[in-house]
Amino acid sequence: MPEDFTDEFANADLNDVRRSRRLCKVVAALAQSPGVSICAATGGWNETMAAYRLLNSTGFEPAALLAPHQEAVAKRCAGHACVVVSQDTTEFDYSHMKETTGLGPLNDENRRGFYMHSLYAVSEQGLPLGLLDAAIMLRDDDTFRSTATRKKRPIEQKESYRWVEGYNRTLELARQLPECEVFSISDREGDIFEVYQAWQRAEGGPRAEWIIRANQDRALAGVVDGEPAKLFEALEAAPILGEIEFETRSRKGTKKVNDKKVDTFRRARTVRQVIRVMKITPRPPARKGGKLSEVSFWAILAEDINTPPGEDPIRWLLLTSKEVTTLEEARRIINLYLRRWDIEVFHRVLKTGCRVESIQLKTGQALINSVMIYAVIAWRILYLTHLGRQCPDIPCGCVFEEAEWKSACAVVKRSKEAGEPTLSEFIAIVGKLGGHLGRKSDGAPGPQSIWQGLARVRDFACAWHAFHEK
Ligand SMILES: [Mn+2]
Repeated sequence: MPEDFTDEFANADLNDVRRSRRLCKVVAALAQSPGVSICAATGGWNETMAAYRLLNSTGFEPAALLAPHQEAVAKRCAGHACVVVSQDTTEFDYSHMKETTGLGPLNDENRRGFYMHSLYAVSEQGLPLGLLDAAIMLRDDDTFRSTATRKKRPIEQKESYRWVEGYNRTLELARQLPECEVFSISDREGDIFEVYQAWQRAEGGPRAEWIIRANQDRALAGVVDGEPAKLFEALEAAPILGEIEFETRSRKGTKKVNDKKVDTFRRARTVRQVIRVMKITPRPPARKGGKLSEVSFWAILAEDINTPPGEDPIRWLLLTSKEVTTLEEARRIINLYLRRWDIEVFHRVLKTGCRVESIQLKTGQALINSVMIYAVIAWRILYLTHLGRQCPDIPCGCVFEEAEWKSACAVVKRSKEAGEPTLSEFIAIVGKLGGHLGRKSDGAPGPQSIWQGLARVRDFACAWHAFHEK
């Protein structure tokens, strides 16, 4: 296991030195084989028991597991001119584990589990920098239960505050790294007036800019025909700044039609959008306990003009604190917003790749702990995949242990004498071991073959150690 990775956990303050050491061992073992059950991942009986003991321990908060990683994230961020922190919520569904206690209701009351609100940092070019924060939301049965007298509304309002907290956490990072340009990105759920205000209050010092996809058709300060001007109409009427063009990947998704989830599919294509930009001042919404102050910022409307028949047009209304007056600036904000896709990939690797929803543990607390550990492993897989593409020529020994690359090379190349491969050569070997065919048309191995390959590399490394320790 490369040392810099176990370092992510080395300083975890778990109120017990032995427990901290055990955690490093467990993490090193799990990292080599995400997707494999804890039993298989940790090999020996002792380690398996240690993993279970740790995961079932109540002597520390799950946040303590992430703290050393968070410190490493801030250090990595410092090396970049621009950092994009996306926030998003994902659910962990453990409804099938009837015996597990300490879980809460999900959106549909019959499903049980918890939510994680992640703050995932990447560079402007997309290098994964890690998880800046992960807040667990465990709903209480009583507060959530909707009756005629108690509607779901209060909990939704309370939970929506996580977007403001997420911005504030990103703001802290921006203050820590005054040399670095920091952006907070969120989709429509994060369109909350208090976020604009938190940014406004931070004026005068280093602060995190934000890009949020507009959710509400807010009333603006101006008046049109005696009525308050509306956000969407105002943007539609703004002059065209220019056109942009980009490629989309094919994408499977879901959308809500009459409150039912419907599967959607979008083919890969070249999208052309016309761009309109405007500085806006929305009217502050009414809130209990005090008036909100006015905030001015920019809005960008990007509208698809070559939508293929039968498909929905790709249309975004983005709000941003960053001044936008030129087409170049608008294009950059749109590209930064598109980096939000990386957090979706991260959640997918964590859930589908590391299969954290199949881990069987007795308590919700233990499951939350395992999600925290696997979140760091999922980041690591994406980091390796990306590094292999961006710095293909560095020696693989920078990120892999000698026993790992020597044994894997011996197996794949059928020769013990091969020299140290470059990182990209070794990732190709890991991918091959994970089932990636590696033909020219296949491209670089993706996360799925990387994590399967890593599990095999770990086994080879164990055998290598066993034969060399004699
Ligand atoms: Mn979302």
